[in-house]
Amino acid sequence: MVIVGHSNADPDALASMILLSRILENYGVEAIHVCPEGPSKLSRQLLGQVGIEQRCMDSISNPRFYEWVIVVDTSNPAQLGISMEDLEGSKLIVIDHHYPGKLSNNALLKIIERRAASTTEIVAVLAEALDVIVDEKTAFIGVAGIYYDTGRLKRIGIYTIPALDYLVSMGGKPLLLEVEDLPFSERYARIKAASRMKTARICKELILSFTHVGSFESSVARGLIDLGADVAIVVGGGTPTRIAVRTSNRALNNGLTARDLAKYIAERFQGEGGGHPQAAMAHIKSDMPREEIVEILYRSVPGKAARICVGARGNERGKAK
Ligand SMILES: [Mn+2]
Repeated sequence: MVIVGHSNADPDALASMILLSRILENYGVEAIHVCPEGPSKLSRQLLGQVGIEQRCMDSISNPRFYEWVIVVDTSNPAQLGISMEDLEGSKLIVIDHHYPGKLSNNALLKIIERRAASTTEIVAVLAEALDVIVDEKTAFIGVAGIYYDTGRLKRIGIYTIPALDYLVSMGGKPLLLEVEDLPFSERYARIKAASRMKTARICKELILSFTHVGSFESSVARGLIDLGADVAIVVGGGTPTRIAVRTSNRALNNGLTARDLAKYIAERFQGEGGGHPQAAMAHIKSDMPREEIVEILYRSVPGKAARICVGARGNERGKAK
């Protein structure tokens, strides 16, 4: 049996995998972990802090080898670095809190709860329901997984509190979550990018910010959202050029998703764009200096975003009637 989470496993995917292993061990079943491309930097930091040694294969090259494949925190096979055909012949179980994708269509068994804010909380309530006792380190990782996906409990889901209750009763604490400071180069990139920022205001109360930076574009975009922006668009490095897009909850409530904006930007520059509702990326081929790309985006994106926002508000009014 194999348990696999999405590539670059974040603490939620990682905690789900570890907790799930403990449940299976309870029934005498041993599972192999697969973390495509390895766990994320934060996840590795967390493992070190808690002192758990997690052996994880870095690709699921031949899933047919396994009779059972359990996928956590993932909706599509591309996020595992495989295609659906690779899973033919395996019995698939999906445990997730994202919008169902190809994996769920092909699953033999699925526990998909969109009202959960993390996959970890789903697995934790499962463990509790099955009277599984977990060790303190696992409980710590579980709390961390929930903290990560809920933005330190800012967006809680239907199982967040019961899951935390269970994990804390097993010795888990949120204390170990003090993440190390950002490295100097990343902080410097954020500050430089902020000093070059251009802003626009749409739909009365939504703030759009635009800037450019040589690297760390995703981190910069995240930082701008923390600062109070509703849409952050950061032209970054790489060839093709990476453009990071992030959106706040307020933007989402007004129909603006990072994914749609990234697609729009990609279209304008004949590139490719996609991602999640709140975090997306466009890759564009352009020889223009970053500054000029920012200028073009600054002139075109606010109009597009305002049309989406006004449209979404119109729909709301339509529903209310
Ligand atoms: Mn998750």
